[in-house]
Formats: sequence, C-alpha cells, structure tokens
Amino acid sequence: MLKPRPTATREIVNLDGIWRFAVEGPETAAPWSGPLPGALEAAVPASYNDLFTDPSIRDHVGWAWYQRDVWVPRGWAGERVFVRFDAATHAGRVYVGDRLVAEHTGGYTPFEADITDLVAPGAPFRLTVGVDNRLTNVTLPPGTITVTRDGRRSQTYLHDFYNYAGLARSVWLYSAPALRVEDVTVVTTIDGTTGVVDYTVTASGDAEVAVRVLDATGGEVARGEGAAGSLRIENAVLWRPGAAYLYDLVAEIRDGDTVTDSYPQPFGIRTVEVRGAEFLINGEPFYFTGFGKHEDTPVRGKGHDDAYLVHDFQLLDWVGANSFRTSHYPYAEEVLEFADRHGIVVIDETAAVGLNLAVAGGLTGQAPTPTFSPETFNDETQTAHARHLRELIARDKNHPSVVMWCVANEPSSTEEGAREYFEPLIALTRELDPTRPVTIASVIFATCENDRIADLLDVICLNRYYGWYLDTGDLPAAEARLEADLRGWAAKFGKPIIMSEYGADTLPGLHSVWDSPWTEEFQRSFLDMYHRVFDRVPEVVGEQVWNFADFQTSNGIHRVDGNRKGVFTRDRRPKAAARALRERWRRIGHHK
Ligand code: GCB
Repeated sequence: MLKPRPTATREIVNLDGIWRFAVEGPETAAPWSGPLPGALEAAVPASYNDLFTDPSIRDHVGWAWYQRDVWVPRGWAGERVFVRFDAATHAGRVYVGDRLVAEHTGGYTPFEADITDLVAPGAPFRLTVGVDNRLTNVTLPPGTITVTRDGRRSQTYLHDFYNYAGLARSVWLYSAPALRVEDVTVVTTIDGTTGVVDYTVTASGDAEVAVRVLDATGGEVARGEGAAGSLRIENAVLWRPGAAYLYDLVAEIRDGDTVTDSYPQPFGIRTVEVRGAEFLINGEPFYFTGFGKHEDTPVRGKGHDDAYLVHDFQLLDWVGANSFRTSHYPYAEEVLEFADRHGIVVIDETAAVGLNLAVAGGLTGQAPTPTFSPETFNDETQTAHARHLRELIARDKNHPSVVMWCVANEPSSTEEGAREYFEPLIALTRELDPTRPVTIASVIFATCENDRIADLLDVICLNRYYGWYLDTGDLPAAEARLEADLRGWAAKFGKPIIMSEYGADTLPGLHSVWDSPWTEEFQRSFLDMYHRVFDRVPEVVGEQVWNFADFQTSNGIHRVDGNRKGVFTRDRRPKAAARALRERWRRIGHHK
C-alpha cells in the first residue's frame, strides 16, 4: 500500500489534532449515528491510555471512539477521495456519517477506504473511528480477556510492554485520480559500477505506464516504458550503512502527452545477502550494533512523535549504533523513511510476540498448556500471522534500510507444533520477498539442540539474559554459559548469529562498588561481559542491546514503572552504560 504523498496529481490533508473521544459504554453503543457523548477529547496521534487521569479509561478493555468533522477541499471534484489510517490499534472501524467504510485488524499497519461516493468537495462530513484493544488467541500480539471478581473486564498478555491502543499514527484525507498508480515495487542489484533497478508498477486499471528515475538532486538518470522493466544506472551511488543515498522512481500514468497520475517512490541501490556465517550488505560483511527499540514515550504511549524520532536517531548516532530492530511490531513509516535517509539498518519485525505459553510457566521452559493447539495458537492464529506478514512486506518492501524480516519474537520454538506453525510462514515470507533474509528472535529456552525451526532461518537471532534472569548477578557463571550457548549454535548451523537482545534492568542513580544487579555499574559490566564473548565467537555478526530506552509495561513485581533495561531512560537521558557502548561501537564501526 502506497504511502500518501502530495504530487502534481494528488493532494493530501493531514487530520491529526484534537478529536472528540469516548470509551464504549451503554450510552455509546452506536456512536457513529451521531456526535459522541461526553466532553472528552483526545490527541491524534497518541495512544489514548495515558492522556487521561481516569483509570477506567487507561485500563479500558474494548472499543473506544474518536470523531471529528472533516472538510473535503472544494477543488477535489472529479478526483477519488480516500481516508487513510496509518494505524488503529489493535482493530479499527471507520464510519463516514452513519456508513461503515473500513474495518481492519492488526494495530501496526495502515488501511484506507475510498469514500468518494459518500462525500462532496467543498462540504464537511463526520468521521468516526472505533478502535478495539482486545487481544485474543487469534490476534497478534495475542492475549486473554478475563473478568475480575467485581465484574470488570481485564486484559492479560504475554508480551512485556503496555497494551497501548488508539490512533497512535497519523490520519490522512487524500485525493488521487480514478486511473492511478496503486503499487510500486523496486528491487535493486549491483553490476560493477552500474545499479540495476527492476521495477513493477500496478495501476488501478488499464493504463499507459512510464517511469523515470531521479537522483538525489532531482536529475533524471534513467527512464522506462511499461508497467515492469529493468533499468540501468551507470556509476550508481549506493545506499550504504552510515552513508545513505536515495533515488526516486517516479511512476507515471500517461494519456498521450498528459501525465494523469504521478507517484514518486524513494529507493536505494543496495544488496543484502547471507553467505556462510556472514551478513553482507553490498557484498561487504556488516556487523550490527544497536538496540531493540520500542515506540514508547511518556504521555503519548505508542503515539508517533517527530521530535522523539529526530532525537532518538541523534542518540543512535551519538552512541555509534548502526542498526535497530523494530521490536515487537512494525513501526511508523516515518521511522523507516528516516532510517532510509540516514543510513541506519533495520530488522523489521511483525507483531507476533507472545506465541509462547512456556513463558507463562516461568523459567522452567515448560508450557502449562501446549502453545500450539486448537485451543491455544491454532490455524486461525497462523492465518492472521500470514496476513500480518503480507501487510508488513507490502508496506515496507521498498525501504533500503530494511535488511531482514523477523517473523516473530520468542515463540515457543521447542514445542511440538512449532515447525508446523512456522514452516509455511517462513516460506510465505520468502515468496513475498525473495531478496531479504528471514529470521526469528529466539527465546532463552531454545537451545541449539531442542529448537525445531532454526534450520529454516537465514540468521540465528538470540535473545539471552544470562546474568540477569539466569545466574542473576553472577557474571563469571553467565559468561561461561553464554559462550557455550553461542558456540553450540555456531557449530551446529554455521550461520550468522545476531544477539538480538541482552540487557539488565538498571535504575539510574543507583550505584555500587560491586556488580549488584539494578546498578549502573552492573549494566556496564554485564554488557562488557557479553562483548568479550562476542569478540571470541566469529559467527557473531551483531549485537543489539535490550533496550534503547526504558519503556512502559503492564504491572508486575519485576517491573518498576516499566522495564528499566534502557541504555537511556524513558526521557532519553544516558545511563552509565551509554558511554561504554559509545566507546565500543564508534571503535567497531560497521565491521568487527
Ligand atoms: C524478552 C522479550 C522482551 C522483554 C525482555 C525483558 O525476552 O523479548 O520483550 O522486554 O525479554 O526485559 O524481559
């Protein structure tokens, strides 16, 4: 699905701002048939939870409603009119006046509706959006709804971040011609000093399609006719980690000499390949440094915020990080575009986090009930998972920053049924995008001996907490275990290994002369120990610390106002470990 952009043939109106707001209740059963009741208003984009002081809103389980009046620009006569939601978490329902125009499940990918026949240029309409935050065994992420003893609905889940919901990303009204560019796919390879650009343009009907490639200065460097083709760009400037360079593929629909639709798709010329135990970008070994991140800030929850976007990338640069993983869901498109423009490498993950009932069994690794079964995660879950993969890859396929798909985080890959569940999904990912490697971030219970899916993956991503959840505070014991673990995977699979999570909760300002868990000194020593081991194991091609910043979680006795494994606090101040990472990562660069 194309991101709305203004062009000579398309216009766009941003609908962010203050919307009327109500949570579902007896008096809001059918809010779309009129103005929402009550006086609440909510900011868009933002998760609604932390905006309000009322705990029954913050912890509400079910539908919540947003509403505003929207004017259609009077110049849009003759154009198609669309309303586009960058995300509605976790499910959305959209009404124009009283009419349902769109329904979508999945809280982190966009959807839109053609509302031309329901609105008039130069006139207003009432736009109402419901968002549903309920998680079940067939949603991603999954969850369970229970009823408390006093009759309230309560949501529990297996993922370690707060179940923020709402309109956390932008909402747009845009116009486009009836006969228009609907999709663009760009795949690049490198032939000596020439960039080879294979493109496909999908139009909404029979159309005369032409493309032009513009370099970063806007100069035309190639052109082609037809909906698909291969273009050659001599002396191409490659997209490289730390040295981004973007071209635009301008897809045009023509009627004789007139351009009736025009859409610019940014892309970078680069290749990605796994060869032996190496991860290659443009044929050169690449070593990942950086973090697992979250979309999480005070007050906004998961609301996208351009100021935090800019600042987070400044901090990535300051600390010398060259990459991050979009743990544990697809991030706002603005984040990937920023990474494209600034040469940061991204591992792009679905919202499949929590497919693991063994985690509920504590550190035993034993699931109290089977993770994969008709009653738990089943065919319907798998179908939803496939849809999530389709939507993720459709949205993000053209980003040069995205170098790998992560199909899930910490599924119960050691249990019966795991292979049957994941094999078709991994195959689907490869079919949808044969150009990028595929991985899954593996849970600590999965060893190279008992894991059932690692052979299906290109890169072994390991989340490990020796010295924190296991051997707590005993770094020498943890060091031995970590090294044995890594060497086991390396020997058995011979594939590249990325440590996709390792970290220790740390309270800023807590100090000790000893390596005491929760202190700033411990976080440093913990990371130092992991780095010593990584430097001894050649198959390790990357290190992504858990987490970039502290983030909010559900309540729990092992969480102090959220998860505190951030190298930065939630308001982005560095803990002591940040300077140690800075020293290491600036020294390593992109190759270990
Ligand atoms: C994990 C999860 C991550 C948690 C982290 C932790 O393995 O992937 O979502 O936040 O551990 O801190 O426990």
